[in-house]
Amino acid sequence: MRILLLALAAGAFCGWDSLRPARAAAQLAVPGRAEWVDFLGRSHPVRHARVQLIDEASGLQIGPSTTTDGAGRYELVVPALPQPADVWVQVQSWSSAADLRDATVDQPYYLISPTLHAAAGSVRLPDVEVRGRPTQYANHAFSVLAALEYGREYVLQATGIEMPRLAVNFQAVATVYDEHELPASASEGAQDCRPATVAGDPVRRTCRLDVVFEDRWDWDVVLHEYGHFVSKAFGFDHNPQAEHDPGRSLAVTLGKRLGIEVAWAEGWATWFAIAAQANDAVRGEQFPGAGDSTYVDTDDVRLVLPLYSQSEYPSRGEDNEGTVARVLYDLADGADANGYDAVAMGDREVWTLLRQGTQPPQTLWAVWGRFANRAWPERARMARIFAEHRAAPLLQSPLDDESLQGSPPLFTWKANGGGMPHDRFTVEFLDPNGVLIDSAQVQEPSYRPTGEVWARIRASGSPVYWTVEGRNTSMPVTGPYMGTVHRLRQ
Ligand SMILES: [Ca+2]
Ligand SMILES: [Ca+2]
Ligand SMILES: [Ca+2]
Ligand SMILES: [Zn+2]
Repeated sequence: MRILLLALAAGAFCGWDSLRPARAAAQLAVPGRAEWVDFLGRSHPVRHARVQLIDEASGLQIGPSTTTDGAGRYELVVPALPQPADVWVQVQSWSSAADLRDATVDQPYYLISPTLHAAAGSVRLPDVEVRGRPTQYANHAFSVLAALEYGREYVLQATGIEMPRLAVNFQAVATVYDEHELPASASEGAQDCRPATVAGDPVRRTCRLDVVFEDRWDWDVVLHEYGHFVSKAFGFDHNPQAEHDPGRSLAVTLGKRLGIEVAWAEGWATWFAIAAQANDAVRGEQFPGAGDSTYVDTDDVRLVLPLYSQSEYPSRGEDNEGTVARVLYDLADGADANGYDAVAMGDREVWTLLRQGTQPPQTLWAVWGRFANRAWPERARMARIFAEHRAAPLLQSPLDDESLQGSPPLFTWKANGGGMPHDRFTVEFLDPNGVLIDSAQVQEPSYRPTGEVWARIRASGSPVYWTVEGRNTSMPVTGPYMGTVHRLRQ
């Protein structure tokens, strides 16, 4: 009884103190920064990757993991050590974007800090840098991981959708993205390629990206492959696979259907690779070749495909991956003061365009179809891009704004289309409100109106314009694509 009274008295004496929560167990903070190093020796942050504290003597992890932030900074907080210990910090190639593994041992790569000595009960260690070396395989893995992380962030920014973490094998024998149907017995928790928020393909799949050593510095290539992962997740293609390169008209080498599907899937992935890097964060890294408008593969393959120009691999039409990549690029990027591109949709609007409706586009033709209901002056702005890249007819004569008198002139145009060019055309005469007169369908890229039609055109009180709609009748039929537009001066 006496003891209890004393205890109560003591409690009363320091009553305010006893209301505080129990004091937290002692903790040790280990702050620092993680970096990989490029082939020029320049440092880059390891972003959003897993960080662990390792006990040197046992090799075991101490306390919970943490994650680096967007600048590569981390702060591990673990229970304070009861005994002095030598420890190091380990950063793994396991991030929000990817579980990137060493193909030979099926384990993540890791970078480690120098050994640190932690005194018993110490609460904070000095900042420690975890840094790769240019010749170290693990360091190369973090270049690949960096590209993938930008891919994931781009999708999130453009769509609000978080991609699932992708399984990646680095130092595989080929760079290839592949997916397989998940067995029906697979649990909900099984790794699935598709974000649950994306409607469409109900088949659940498991997926993996293999990357060869020779692509370690090729962010364009890594993000092209990540683009295949994203494209399939959103239903923009159903995994058409065939030999391809941007110098080819794929309808000729693969047949029309597979040709236009492969051109779309490959061109889309290339556009994705470039679009995912068109931001200040990537450009701020000053990593060679990153954040520009040219797709480049180095080392194992020498490929340079500019999207802003046609200086290499000129665009060839709807069955050409260069055309697909450049059309998407021109739709999304700013407007050019000169030339064909007066469109500046921005990436978000392009994504919205691709995602609207229940059937995502799986060819360039399907993308053109998304503009079909717009008023013709707006369609005409889009059509100039499709014509510049040879998917849509390009008007030749009469020239834009050419003065016309007397007898009906001969109207001519470049058919374009692709390796299988457009083979049916309709000439349309337009006033600002819509179509005045359609010609009968013609099979040659030229047309001379009858005297009667020409008289009706000349009698119109409004400014008159003309364009040509082109289609290719090989199966599956594609078109009509609207061509460029010229004004007739009277
Ligand atoms: Ca390469
Ligand atoms: Ca590039
Ligand atoms: Ca543009
Ligand atoms: Zn590809």
